[in-house]
Amino acid sequence: MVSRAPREDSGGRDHETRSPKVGAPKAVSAGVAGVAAGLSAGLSQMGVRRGARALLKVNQVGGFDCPGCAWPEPAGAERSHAEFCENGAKAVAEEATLRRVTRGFFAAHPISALAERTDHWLGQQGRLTEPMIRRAGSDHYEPIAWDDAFELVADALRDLSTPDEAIFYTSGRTSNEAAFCWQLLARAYGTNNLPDCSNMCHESSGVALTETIGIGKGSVTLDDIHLAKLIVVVGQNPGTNHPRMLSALERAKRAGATIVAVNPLPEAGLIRFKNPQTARGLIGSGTPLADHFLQIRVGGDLALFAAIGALLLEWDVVDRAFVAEYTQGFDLYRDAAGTPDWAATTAATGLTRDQIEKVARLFARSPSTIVCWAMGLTQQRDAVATIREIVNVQLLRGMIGRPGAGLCPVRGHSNVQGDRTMGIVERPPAWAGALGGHFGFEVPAEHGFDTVNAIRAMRDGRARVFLALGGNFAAATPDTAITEAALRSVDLTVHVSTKLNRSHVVPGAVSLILPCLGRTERDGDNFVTVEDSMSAVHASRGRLEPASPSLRSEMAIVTGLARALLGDASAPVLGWPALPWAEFAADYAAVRRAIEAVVPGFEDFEARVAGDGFTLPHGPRDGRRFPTASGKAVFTVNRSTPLEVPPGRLLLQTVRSHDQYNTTIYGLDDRYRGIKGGRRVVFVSPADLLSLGIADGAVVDIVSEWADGVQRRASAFRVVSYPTAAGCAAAYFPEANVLVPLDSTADGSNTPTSKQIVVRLEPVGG
Ligand SMILES: Nc1nc2c(c(=O)[nH]1)N[C@H]1C(S)=C(S)[C@@H](COP(=O)(O)OP(=O)(O)OC[C@H]3O[C@@H](n4cnc5c(=O)[nH]c(N)nc54)[C@H](O)[C@@H]3O)O[C@H]1N2
Ligand SMILES: Nc1nc2c(c(=O)[nH]1)N[C@H]1C(S)=C(S)[C@@H](COP(=O)(O)OP(=O)(O)OC[C@H]3O[C@@H](n4cnc5c(=O)[nH]c(N)nc54)[C@H](O)[C@@H]3O)O[C@H]1N2
Ligand code: SF4
Ligand SMILES: [Mo]
Repeated sequence: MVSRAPREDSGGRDHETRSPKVGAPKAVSAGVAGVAAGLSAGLSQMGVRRGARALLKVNQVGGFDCPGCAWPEPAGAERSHAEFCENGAKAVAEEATLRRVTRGFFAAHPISALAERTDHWLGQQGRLTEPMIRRAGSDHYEPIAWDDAFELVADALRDLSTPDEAIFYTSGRTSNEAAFCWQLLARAYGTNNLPDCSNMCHESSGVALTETIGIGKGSVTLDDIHLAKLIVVVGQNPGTNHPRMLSALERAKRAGATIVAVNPLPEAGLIRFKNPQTARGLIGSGTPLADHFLQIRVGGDLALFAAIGALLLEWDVVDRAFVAEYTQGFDLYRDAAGTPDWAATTAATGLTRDQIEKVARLFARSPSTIVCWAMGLTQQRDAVATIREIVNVQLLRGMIGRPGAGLCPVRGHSNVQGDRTMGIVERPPAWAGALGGHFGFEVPAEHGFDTVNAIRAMRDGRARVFLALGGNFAAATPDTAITEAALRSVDLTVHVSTKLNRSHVVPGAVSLILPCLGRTERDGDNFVTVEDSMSAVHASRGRLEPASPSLRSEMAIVTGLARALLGDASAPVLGWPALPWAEFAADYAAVRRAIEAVVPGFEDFEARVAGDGFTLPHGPRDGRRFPTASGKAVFTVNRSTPLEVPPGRLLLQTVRSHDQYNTTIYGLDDRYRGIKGGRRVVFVSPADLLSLGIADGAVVDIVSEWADGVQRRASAFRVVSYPTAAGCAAAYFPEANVLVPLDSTADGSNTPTSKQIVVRLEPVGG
């Protein structure tokens, strides 16, 4: 038994977790200094030649897709030579590092000791180099041969009483080809247990959009962004998380677009706000992009868009022809909308009536409007209803299937949208019949576990084997204590990874680390494909020498596991479907032919993905064809019942710093928010600090309060007085994940509400 203090109480133990330096937040982002910061970070870890070589290939035709975010590249001719941003450079550097985690490292560091380290330290140790196993009862990982590892997994899966005791998790960096094979493996074996990072990310968008417009993807292209006259950016921090989106916004603005930001935080790059303390440290010399900033309360967006819709109705600026021809449910929506209840609306949003009317006027006048959003909406309790309400507003004005207009959920991981297209989803995909028909087996019909249900199943002993194709399940998921105990309780955990992370040090009875090639690395003669946030599919070809000769590609690992478990078309095993795993592993074009045969929209895949790639069909975008049951876009009626926040409590949201990629911590600074050298900070407005009687700079425990009565505690956070919306607070993910109750999820999408947690602050040693 390993006994250790819970990591959330590590506030005083590690120099990384204490005493950040706090300066003034920045108003303007990106620019030359930003890219220079990324380059110096990159070059120091990659070596100068390897670094330059890697960065020149990011997002170039014939190069590799940036492993950062899912923001699209401009068409080939418009690409500059440096088609990457500071944070893209950091993502490449993190992968192309010269540091290595060897068998000697694992011999020197017991797992129990690694578990005490921060996520930052774990990631900084470098690239994994060979397959490792933690045998039952051992406190060390030791080397294992690839084939022995595959056999061990196959044996464990065969021993389960039902395939539904296995979980096949996926993170969104996985290529289309590997994702397609992964879901094929899970389903041929007999389960739809395919949770993915999307369950914690844009699931709410997928649910809301599928219900209303019939397809769970955004309806705009990059050109639409350039053409739009009104762009509303809601619950998103592009300066950090989608930096090149700022260039697209800038271009739109130069062409006359008005930009509105809706956010509890005045995020750099989007908003300039006057800070009396400083003109110090402005980055670049850009102008603020947003013309209007609505500093909304956390969770207030449903009330905001309901009010905007009601005003558009009142002002009679409805696109009647569009509504009549392409939509259903308008009358119900109109009757329910009524006139805004201003007392309730201003309380929920923290905005004034005047502010809301001003923005509603922009909607009323704009000939082409795009609404963009990300995690600020999707990780709220009312996420699905809020996004449906945005759809209502866009439908009222006919803003779908028109140039420069539409709905734009901005995706996170570079191929998270592609993975979903490839069938990484815990339900049978729409094309399950074609999949089964093509490969000659019956696709299981039952719904499987999403991420939250996978944790519950492990906790309750209903799942015994956990496999992950990428990601960092232990750190990315909510309710850290419950999730870690759940992972430790299973028979076998298997992680296909590039870098050491928290999940490796929270092992099941037996645990495997299977190290794989990253996006930047050469994979024989093969290339893979990915899909960006705007449904554009293109090739990605790694160029760098692999970090270790013992690494295998994700494709080699997935097909290797599959062959060990199910046999192969050339050597079938009685009782299992005979699938061509060896052929797939040898030539990824064979996988693309299978995708073409099974997944709609991939006709002539191999030829079309050459060069610049192609954009997948999208009925509403391409021709106002709505693949809903009625063939029309659907107006919905959504009720808003704001979350009760008792006196003395705040609504905590968890955000990314500028120096992290999800659970991968690049560094301890958050330049744009003025934080240096630490991550255990909680941002609170000066007014709230005053009324709570807590001083700027005080050290507090954050305690979350939830219906189950359990008090979840994150210890020793430094309070930072910050211009966030009143009644709200912010802290970093994943340090604050311990506060998110497993059962606190968005209605309709089961996404953890990691942006809406009721907390109190308890001064330490006060
Ligand atoms: N460099 C870098 N790039 C990334 C990532 C990364 O970690 N680092 N992660 C990738 C992934 S997987 C994703 S999903 C995306 C995430 O991209 P974002 O969604 O931009 O990421 P978050 O940091 O979660 O920021 C959420 C934003 O929503 C705001 N917000 C919070 N609550 C509310 C609310 O109630 N209403 C409104 N209107 N706003 C609110 C927050 O203040 C913050 O600005 O980025 C991707 N790109
Ligand atoms: N509190 C809170 N929790 C959140 C969020 C939040 O905003 N707040 N955001 C949620 C969101 S939006 C998301 S998307 C999830 C992210 O959840 P995940 O996708 O599970 O987590 P990541 O941190 O992106 O995964 C990083 C790990 O992926 C592995 N990796 C990197 N590149 C590759 C590769 O090419 N192949 C393979 N096989 N492995 C690779 C590395 O080992 C690295 O340690 O977290 C969610 N959790
Ligand atoms: S915007 Fe996203 S995809 Fe583009 S270079 Fe930056 S991190 Fe990479
Ligand atoms: Mo995400």
